[in-house]
Amino acid sequence: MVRHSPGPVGAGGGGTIARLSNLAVVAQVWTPTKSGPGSATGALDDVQVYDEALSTDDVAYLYSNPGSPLSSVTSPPFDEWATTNITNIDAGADATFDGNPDGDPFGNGLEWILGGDPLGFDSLADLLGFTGDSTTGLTFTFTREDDSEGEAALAVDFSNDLFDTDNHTSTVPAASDTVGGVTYTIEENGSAPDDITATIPAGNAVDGRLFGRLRGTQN
Ligand SMILES: [Ca+2]
Ligand SMILES: [Ca+2]
Ligand SMILES: [Ca+2]
Ligand SMILES: [Ca+2]
Repeated sequence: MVRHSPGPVGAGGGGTIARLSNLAVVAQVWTPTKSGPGSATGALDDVQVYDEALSTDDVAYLYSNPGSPLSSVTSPPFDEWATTNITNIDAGADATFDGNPDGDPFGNGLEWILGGDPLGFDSLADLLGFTGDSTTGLTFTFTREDDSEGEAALAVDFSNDLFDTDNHTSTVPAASDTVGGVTYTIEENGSAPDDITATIPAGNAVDGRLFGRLRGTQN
């Protein structure tokens, strides 16, 4: 957006939002003539116009790369996915990360990460494989969308009292590892979704009880 003020450019005053068709390319540097509260130090020498709102990441990029325009303005991965897979299909549906318009066991965030359909019922077994018991350990198998790794965290929680007082949380790592007592085997599969196996060892069971769950949170 470009703000045009009649007269000298400076602090205060009225002005109008210029129509893009009324703008001409100019080479100009504006240097503030006042200092103190309400004024800036430096020169305004880089004006860029975009036809949609910039994200925090976009602004950070522009700040770090003076004079370099964004090659394309992109939304965060979840917002893009939610627009394409929820809002553009059903504008009234809850498209938030924790929303669950199809009423299945998975909120939108987990549908995105695990590859579900946010507007179609997925059973637990559709997106989350589960084997084992308290004597062999519990094993989950699932997939993970690569785009989600920078914006959301997956966690495996386990407990021996149905998440009453004995709660343990393990964040799913980027690559195969053991984290917080849970062993992960992760196949990256290039840019295709990762194949992940998470095993909660039987040694975590107490009196034959071991419960586990998978949880997604937006960073
Ligand atoms: Ca859902
Ligand atoms: Ca679903
Ligand atoms: Ca990955
Ligand atoms: Ca991958």
